[in-house]
Amino acid sequence: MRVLIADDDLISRTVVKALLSKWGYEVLEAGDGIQAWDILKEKDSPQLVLLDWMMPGIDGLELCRRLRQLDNNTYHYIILLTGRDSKEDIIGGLNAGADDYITKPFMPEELEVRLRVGKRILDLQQSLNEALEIQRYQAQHDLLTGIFNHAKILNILEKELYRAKRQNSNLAVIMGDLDHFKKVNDTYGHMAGDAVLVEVALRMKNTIRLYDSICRYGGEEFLLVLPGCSTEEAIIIANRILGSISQEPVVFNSTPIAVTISLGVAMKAAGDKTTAAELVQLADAALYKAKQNGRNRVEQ
Ligand code: GH3
Ligand code: MG
Ligand code: MG
Ligand code: MG
Repeated sequence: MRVLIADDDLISRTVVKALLSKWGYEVLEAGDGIQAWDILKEKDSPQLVLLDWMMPGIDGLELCRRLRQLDNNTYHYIILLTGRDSKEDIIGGLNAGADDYITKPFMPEELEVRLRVGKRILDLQQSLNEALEIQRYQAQHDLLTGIFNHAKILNILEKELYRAKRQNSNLAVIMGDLDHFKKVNDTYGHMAGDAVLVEVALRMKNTIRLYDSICRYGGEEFLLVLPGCSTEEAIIIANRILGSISQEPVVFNSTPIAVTISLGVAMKAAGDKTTAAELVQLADAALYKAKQNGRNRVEQ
């Protein structure tokens, strides 16, 4: 773990540095408040901070205030290490945003345990952040295939519709549904069915453009959002998807499984007032037509 010591007193800094190194911390030093701020405002700055109060340039309290206003997702655990030892000073220091306060001269053991308290808080914060990140990922992705989920694509569609309106551009959507997928499960088992879904999602993803979005809309249904696409362009993309899926069987446990997909295309032309729900419904109707007309095909 990295620690920043900011102190204008070289001797004091050297003593603290020697102790921290002995306890296994990686130490960065700042000889005044300005140097300290230059280090701390960076994104990958040390999160454990030992601040002297009285320093030229920016003092320790002002650094506390600035760090608390800094909004870069990194929590800094600040310990004021200062000769100012009145109750009022301690209250003032904590009020300015410090997490802890140690008065000089200090006992090395005390500094050591207080740093450990700080590290405990930072570790806790780190695991909370990781949990949040996982939760955010799961809220937006389908866990089987790794592509976006239903909720996320509707969110993307709303945003893209808004953008298309502002830029007066087209927007196409494609709804796809695997053909006779129930039969795949019945013939090869549910695990094979899952493997097919994963492979189909991958093939579709490899077929679309960088700024297109794809999601698993439901069981074996997929929805694609294609910004700037006319119906003709969307039909070309849909046919490319169809080819990528039907061309080669999906191999599961050495068994080739033939898969086909039906796709429906719908578009909001520049200037149209079509809503997200209407667009999805149009694509769904086109998909129904593709099923009616024999499957393994694209309709609009
Ligand atoms: P159609 O060509 O008319 O679309 O026929 P279909 O059999 O694909 O359609 P149907 O809606 O009758 O069946 C869909 C099947 O998809 C039934 C369901 O068990 C299967 N399915 C849905 N989600 C999953 C999944 O996550 N894993 C697996 N293995 N199967 C799934
Ligand atoms: Mg000082
Ligand atoms: Mg189906
Ligand atoms: Mg279906």
